[in-house]
Amino acid sequence: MLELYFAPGACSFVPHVALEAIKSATGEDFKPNLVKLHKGEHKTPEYLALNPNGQVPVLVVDGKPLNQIVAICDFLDRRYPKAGLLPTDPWARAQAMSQLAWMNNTVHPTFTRWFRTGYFAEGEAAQADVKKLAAAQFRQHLERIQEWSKAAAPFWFGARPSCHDAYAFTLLRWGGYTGIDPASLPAYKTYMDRLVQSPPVAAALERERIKLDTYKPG
Ligand SMILES: N[C@@H](CCC(=O)N[C@@H](CS)C(=O)NCC(=O)O)C(=O)O
Repeated sequence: MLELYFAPGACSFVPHVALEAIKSATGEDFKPNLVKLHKGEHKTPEYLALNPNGQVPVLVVDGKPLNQIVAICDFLDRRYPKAGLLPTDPWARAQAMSQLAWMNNTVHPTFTRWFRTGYFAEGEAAQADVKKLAAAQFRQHLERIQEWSKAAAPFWFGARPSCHDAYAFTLLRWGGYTGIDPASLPAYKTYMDRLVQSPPVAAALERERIKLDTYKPG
């Protein structure tokens, strides 16, 4: 039995989509467990026993927790190869893991610097500097994803949506909060417009009640 601890709009959307893709390819279902971050549910002793980092996502497999998106995607791909979450050729797979690791260890923490600026600097001026630099770096990262997205046909690894597509969605959606208009990254936006119509992605979006609507002009 698979369970996913997730929070709407958070990076847990990545394994959420992977689990929906597995469900559609194999029929294997999962139990979604909503974690209310604004209520601190990820800091309770029960939750910290699942993930001592106090973060979503957590995948629970037969009662045992697994943390970290990169490890979760690798595990799900090995256990459910029919879902085609990652390439099978060793070199292509290593390249795919390299991209996923970069999204997780570089692009995602750049957004964290913008979103949780208080973790990184004290005082208004210092925080404004951190935010400004983080927003500019985040934009550069999204431009790199846009270049990669030009090969998506229709998705990152072909016909089925994967972890990479879901991370690309999450990062562009977060970009809206930093003032990045998705329309300013037209190839990326077109790819996302295709992605949200894919049934596994649509199911995860509906459960989380999110859309690519975070950018507010002006
Ligand atoms: N490297 C971690 C990142 C997880 C992470 O940053 N989760 C965020 C949501 S996107 C979180 O739970 N934040 C809660 C908090 O900072 O209080 C992973 O891959 O699981």
